[in-house]
Amino acid sequence: MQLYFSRNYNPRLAVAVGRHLGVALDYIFATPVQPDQQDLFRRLNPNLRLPILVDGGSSLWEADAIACRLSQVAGSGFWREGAMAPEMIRWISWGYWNFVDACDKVHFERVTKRRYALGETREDRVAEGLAQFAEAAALLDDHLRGAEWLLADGLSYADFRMACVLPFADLAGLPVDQYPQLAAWYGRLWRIDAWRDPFAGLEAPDLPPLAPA
Ligand SMILES: N[C@@H](CCC(=O)N[C@@H](CS)C(=O)NCC(=O)O)C(=O)O
Repeated sequence: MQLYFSRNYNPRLAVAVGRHLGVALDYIFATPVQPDQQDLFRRLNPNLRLPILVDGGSSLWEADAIACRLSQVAGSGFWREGAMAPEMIRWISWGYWNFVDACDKVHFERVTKRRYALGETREDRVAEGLAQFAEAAALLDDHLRGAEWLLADGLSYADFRMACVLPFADLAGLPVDQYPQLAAWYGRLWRIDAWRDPFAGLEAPDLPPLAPA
């Protein structure tokens, strides 16, 4: 199986899952949006996005689907099945509409736009994202009081997904440290080698630098 990735946050998430679960994968750095790569990658993912998992003749895209598959391959409960599955899906789903969405809005304006020359940072959107972040982070902070991970029965894919933008929190100016339980939870994630440094030993060129603000 091959996992095509870059250092951006969704492919980073998939690489972290693969390495955390110890799945035997060929990790292949890719640039599907580059004009000379598009024909090849359109066949693997019509969205021209990463990550992509190629398994024999079939390709799977979307980091969550890939995490589910890798968890099956590893025979792991990292992607919960059974009684805890609804709880895990609840946090993944809530994250998309709330915490991850807030992180992504701010990160897009302050980081992605400056990396890929996508135009001026819109301060109104940053403010909107930061307000959404404050609300979502407060809820998570409350939920994590007295809890190590999002699910009561231990680390799961929901923790990785919720945290997916946070490796870029400093660059984006996301005030994680203002929420003590959230910061402590993220500190625990950071102690997991595969989360902290998923690209260790892989051929993985750096992301383009940020243009001055
Ligand atoms: N919903 C998709 C999003 C995929 C996505 O937007 N990937 C971005 C990076 S975060 C991408 O491929 N960018 C081009 C690149 O990294 O080369 C997923 O969860 O996998």
